[in-house]
Amino acid sequence: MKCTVCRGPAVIDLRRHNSNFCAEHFTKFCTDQVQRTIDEFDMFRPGDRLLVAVSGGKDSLAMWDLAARLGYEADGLYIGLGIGEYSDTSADHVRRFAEGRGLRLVEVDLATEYGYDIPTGSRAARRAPCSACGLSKRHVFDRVALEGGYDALVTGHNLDDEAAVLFGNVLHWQVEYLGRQSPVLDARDGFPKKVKPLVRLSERETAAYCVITGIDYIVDECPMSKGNSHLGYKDVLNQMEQQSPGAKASFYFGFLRSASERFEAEVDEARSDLAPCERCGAPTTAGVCSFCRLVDRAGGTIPPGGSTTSGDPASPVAITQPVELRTSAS
Ligand code: Q46
Ligand code: ZN
Ligand code: ZN
Repeated sequence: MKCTVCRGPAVIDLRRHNSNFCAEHFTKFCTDQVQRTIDEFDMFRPGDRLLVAVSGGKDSLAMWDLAARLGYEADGLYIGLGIGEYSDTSADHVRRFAEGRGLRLVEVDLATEYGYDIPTGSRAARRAPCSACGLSKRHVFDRVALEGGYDALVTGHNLDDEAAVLFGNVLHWQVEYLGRQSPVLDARDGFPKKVKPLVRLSERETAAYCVITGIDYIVDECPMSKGNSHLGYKDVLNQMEQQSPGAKASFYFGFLRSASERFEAEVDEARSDLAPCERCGAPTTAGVCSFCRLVDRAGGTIPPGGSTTSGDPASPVAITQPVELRTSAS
């Protein structure tokens, strides 16, 4: 197997691109795909300050690495979820990554800051772990991005993730979610700008990128992911991809091109009655947001001072809550 670019020995074949690459040209392929996505969707520009949500897994660390490699100013945000050994190990991977590259890492520990962790909190609140976890992460991502005055919150969702979410949303005709399927959501209504520059890379490609560039990521899956319906959707899509290389990309990008606009009205309608949460100030359609209700039921506390999320998302705001800052650059 030879590299399509230089004819040297190839280390990976990409059937949907009808190409094989050596290590050097595969790395270039990944950086080109990500830069193309950033430009095409106008995600961010040189000089913007980025906050990359990192879990210690392959996708988020690849994302942080690619953002830094492409010359963007990117800090990392790690949330301590309290999922036993998995969380301890993932935190180690993130810290080592940041220290090794001199990148700035912001850490928020749910137990320290809000008085609950995902296993006990989800049980007490009678929510599925991934539902309590997703809600908690979204709240903290938004808060730190706004309070830190970042221009965009960057996540490492890859093509497989986005195709699986789209598949689930189509299967259940979740029209409001279909309107939010774009890899870029502009800042509005008290939410920060959110972008997903990895949507042109598959899960296999982000894993290969990490191996080839020497990124030491946590290989173990989160022990609470069992039963997550997205894993089933990924299996179905992988079978289709096997039969027909490029099926996932055509499903996802075809939707963005031909159908996503048709669902935007549903999102506008859902956002029309957003108001600041009475407890934390985050935008909500209820008086008290679902995050604050989760924290209450989990027996935790909302730190005093609420949140600045009701302010102008474009203006930098001081971090008013006890966010631990680790910076290995200084
Ligand atoms: S960390 Fe949290 Fe994931 Fe674990 S509990 Fe579910 S959502 S699977 S990305
Ligand atoms: Zn090559
Ligand atoms: Zn709230």
